[in-house]
Amino acid sequence: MAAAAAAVVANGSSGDSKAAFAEIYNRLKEEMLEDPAFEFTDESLQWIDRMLDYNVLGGKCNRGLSVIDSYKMLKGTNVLSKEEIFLACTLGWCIEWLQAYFLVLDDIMDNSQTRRGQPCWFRVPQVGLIAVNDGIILRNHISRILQRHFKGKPYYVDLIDLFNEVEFKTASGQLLDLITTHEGEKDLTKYNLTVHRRIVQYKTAYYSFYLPVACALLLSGENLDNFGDVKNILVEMGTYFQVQDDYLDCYGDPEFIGKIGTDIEDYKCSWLVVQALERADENQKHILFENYGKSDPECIAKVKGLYKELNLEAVFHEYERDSYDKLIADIEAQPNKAVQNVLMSFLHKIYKRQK
Ligand code: DMA
Ligand code: MG
Ligand code: MG
Ligand code: MG
Repeated sequence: MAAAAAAVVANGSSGDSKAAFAEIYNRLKEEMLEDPAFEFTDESLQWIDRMLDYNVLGGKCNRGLSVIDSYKMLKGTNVLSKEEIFLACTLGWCIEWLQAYFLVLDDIMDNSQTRRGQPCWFRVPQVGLIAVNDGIILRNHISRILQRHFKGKPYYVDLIDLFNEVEFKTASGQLLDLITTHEGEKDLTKYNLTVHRRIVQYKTAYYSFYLPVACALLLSGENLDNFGDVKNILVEMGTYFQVQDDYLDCYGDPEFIGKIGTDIEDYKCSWLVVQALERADENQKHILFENYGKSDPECIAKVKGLYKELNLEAVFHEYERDSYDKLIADIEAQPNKAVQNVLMSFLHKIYKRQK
């Protein structure tokens, strides 16, 4: 492994990329506030300014930072031109904008209370369902940023196609997540690992894992058709990441993860309920059927009690180890060293994460 790449793998995002990344947000925001296609009023200017800071900032920025980190590893150097840094960070911010767009709408649909340690955007007084239109604005900003900074690049069309494709996959995953939950009578017997896997691959893995690396590959002049294996590994990693999210929904500390779990009351096809169903005897299944999907705190406590009885924490830790081992084996089988570094760095950012 090249020394420079090793340093990045060992430390996660280098401090340099973090500082460069943060700085570029302000420039992109200013451009959105000066967009000549719209005659802003003082009120609309203030609204967008506040809406962007509230929803685009405040996360871990793992997805966004991964673009520049991956790009450095693919090039095998930490030394990039100003232009390269700007383009990589801009694509990273487009992913953060995409994430903000999905989260604003996800929180409405999941009836959530908090996100990133503050009330969900639609819960803010005077926002309410204006949040739906803010989601659409966030999505439109991505196209406008891409047009402004990438139109004319040889990979511009591929970039647009990529964002469209990934958005479609994510929205379709959200659809599955939502209709599995609400379709017809509440019926836990249709929840199983196959159903769960399909939901999480689509709703989370493509945009969170494949997209940042695909952006870095396009920036490096690569053809995405040649990276099918890499895509599969990233989708596997994304699946593991969403299982962690399902686990943290129940076992994470809301203070620390910045959000209060809603999966039990929302009747979600969560990894935990699927594991519980696989292990429960008739009696325990009865408890689940009676209490899952109700917002009464007593019902939630009964479900959590059953998870404890079935030792799901240990089941999760075993799953976590197995997934890690499998991913490591797949990554090591990758012929390209630079690609290996990119994948390893991603995996180490999320392995045993607490938030
Ligand atoms: C997240 O699913 C998927 C998208 C596309 C936002 P989720 O509802 O489990 O996410 P969270 O737990 O962050 O609300
Ligand atoms: Mg949610
Ligand atoms: Mg959701
Ligand atoms: Mg969740």
